[in-house]
Amino acid sequence: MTLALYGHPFSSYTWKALIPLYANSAAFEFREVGPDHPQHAKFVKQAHPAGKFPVLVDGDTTMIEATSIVEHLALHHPGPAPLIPADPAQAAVTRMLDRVFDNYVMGSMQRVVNAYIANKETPDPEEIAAGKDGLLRVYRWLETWLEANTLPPHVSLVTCAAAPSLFYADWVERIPGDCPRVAALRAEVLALPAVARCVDDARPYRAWFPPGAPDRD
Ligand SMILES: N[C@@H](CCC(=O)N[C@@H](CS)C(=O)NCC(=O)O)C(=O)O
Repeated sequence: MTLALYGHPFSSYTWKALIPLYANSAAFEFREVGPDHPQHAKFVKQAHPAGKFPVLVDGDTTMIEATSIVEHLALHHPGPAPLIPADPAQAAVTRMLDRVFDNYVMGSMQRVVNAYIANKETPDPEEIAAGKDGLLRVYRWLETWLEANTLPPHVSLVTCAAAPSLFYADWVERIPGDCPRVAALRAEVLALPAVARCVDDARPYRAWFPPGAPDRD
């Protein structure tokens, strides 16, 4: 049965679904959502209540929301990457960290990006300050958490959430020097083959990054 993923190579949440597919060498068809494939955008619009991607189609099953897609892949397409720890207590921690990366790293980064999308020349300074402040707060929370705890082994749901969110968040607000564990985590996940593949596939689109992409990574 064909596995198909709708998304875009530059989209952070698409990376979140691509990373487990790559890490477990799953055979799938990538259906790019963009002007060259209006039928893909049309499908996504009807598949997701807000028309967002990624969307995974697995035979008769359609999965939306990146976290749920990772959970689906863990259950139905297992491979060497553990994705969700077998131990229920570790799985609960994994899901907690997934929420932290989505809601506070991705969410704060997106707030700044959205301010530039709304007005590229004069983005709302209050929105930018709020997004950057949110990033500094979550970096410090993560630093404290990492000091006292150990992450589940890669590639887990945490890897899938951390890699795209920390990649783009650091472009918006650099991880400060007093958060060395967070900076090390970003470097560690970007070096994983499944993540490096996403970074490389997204390279041609860097000029699209609304606040402007830095000349690194
Ligand atoms: N909560 C969703 C967020 C997905 C999301 O924000 N996707 C963005 C791309 S990274 C999107 O579809 N943007 C286009 C749109 O909103 O029309 C998830 O976890 O999958």
